[in-house]
Amino acid sequence: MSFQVKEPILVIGLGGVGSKLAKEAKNVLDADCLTISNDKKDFSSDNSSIHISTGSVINPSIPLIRGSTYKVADEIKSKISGHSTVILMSNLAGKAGSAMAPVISEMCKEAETGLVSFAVMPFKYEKDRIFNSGISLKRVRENSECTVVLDNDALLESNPDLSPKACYEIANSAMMHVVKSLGSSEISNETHVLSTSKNSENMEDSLRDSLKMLYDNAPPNSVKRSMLYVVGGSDIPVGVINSITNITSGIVSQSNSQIDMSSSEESKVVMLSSIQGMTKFDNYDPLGMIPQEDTLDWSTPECSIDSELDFYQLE
Ligand SMILES: Nc1nc2c(ncn2[C@@H]2O[C@H](COP(=O)(O)OP(=O)(O)OP(=O)(O)O)[C@@H](O)[C@H]2O)c(=O)[nH]1
Ligand SMILES: [Mg+2]
Repeated sequence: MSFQVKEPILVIGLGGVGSKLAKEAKNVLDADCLTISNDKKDFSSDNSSIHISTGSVINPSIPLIRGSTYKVADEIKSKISGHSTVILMSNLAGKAGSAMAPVISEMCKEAETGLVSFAVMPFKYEKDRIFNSGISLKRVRENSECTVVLDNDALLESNPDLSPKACYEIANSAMMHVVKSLGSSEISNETHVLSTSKNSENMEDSLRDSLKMLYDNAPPNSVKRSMLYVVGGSDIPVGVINSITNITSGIVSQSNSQIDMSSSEESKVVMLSSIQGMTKFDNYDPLGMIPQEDTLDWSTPECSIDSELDFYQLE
C-alpha cells in the first residue's frame, strides 16, 4: 500500500544532525519546521524549536533526555496537531535522536498523523551508539507508516577510502533526494533502506556500490522492491540508464526507476529498497529477537524520571 503524503506537512528535526537535515528538507518541501534538542546550539532563529531541559545535567544520558522529553509532551503535541503528515529527521547515531525519536514517533501515532521517519544509523566503530540506535529504530519502525534507514556504516563499508565528512555529505544528499521525490513518486508503507554511492562518472560502478551498500544492511531475499533514482540523468546517455534499470530488474524482484534531471554537477545512483524480514539492525539489540508480544515492558520506552523517592537511580 502506498503512503499518501498530505499537506500541511511538518518537518521535525531531532538533535544537531536531525535539525540540520530538517532545515534542508523544509526548504525542499516548503513545509513547516520544528527542531527539538537538549542542546540550544542546534536551534536557529528562523525555525520554531523546543528545548528539552535536562536541568543541571550537562552530559545527560539517553534515558534522561527521553524522560525530559515526556515533560514537554503537551508542547510537542500542540505543534504536531493541525498537520496531516510529519517527516521526522532523526539521527539515531546521536544521543538526542535515539532518545527522542521513539517518543516523538509515538506522539504522531497517537495523534493519527501520517509519519515518514528518516533514521541515520551509526558507524560500527561507534560502539557505544549501536545498541541504543537498534532499540530506537525498532520503535520508530513500529510507530511510522514508512521508515527510511540510512546506515553510515554500510556507506563506509563500500567506500573505505572516504572520510567521515565525505560520507556524511553523500548520506545527507541521498536523503534529500528521497525527500524531494516524496511529492512525485510513490512510497510504500514499509521499511526502506537507502543506499547510494559517491559521485561517479560510471553509472554501473555507482549501481554496484549502491547494491553493495544495500546488501550490507539486508540479505538479498529480504529486498522486495527497489526504486532507482538516477541523479544527473540529463547528462547520462539513455542507453546507460536503460542498462542499469535492466541490471536492477534482474537482481531485485520489482524495480522502478526515476530519472532526476535537477542536478547537473552530480551523477550517481540512489536506491530506495523496501525490506521485508530481518535487517542488520535487528541484531544491534541482543534481545531484539524476542517478539514484542513476549516483551513485558514494551509499551513505554526506557526512560529516567526523577520520582523524588529515596531510590537509588539505577542507570
Ligand atoms: N548521515 C550523517 N551522519 C552524521 C552527520 N554528522 C554526524 N553524523 C553521525 O552522527 C553521530 C553523532 O553526531 P553528532 O554531531 O553528535 O550528532 P547530534 O545529532 O548532535 O547528536 P547528539 O549531540 O549526540 O545528540 C556521528 O558520530 C556520526 O556517526 C551527518 O551530517 N550526516
Ligand atoms: Mg549534538
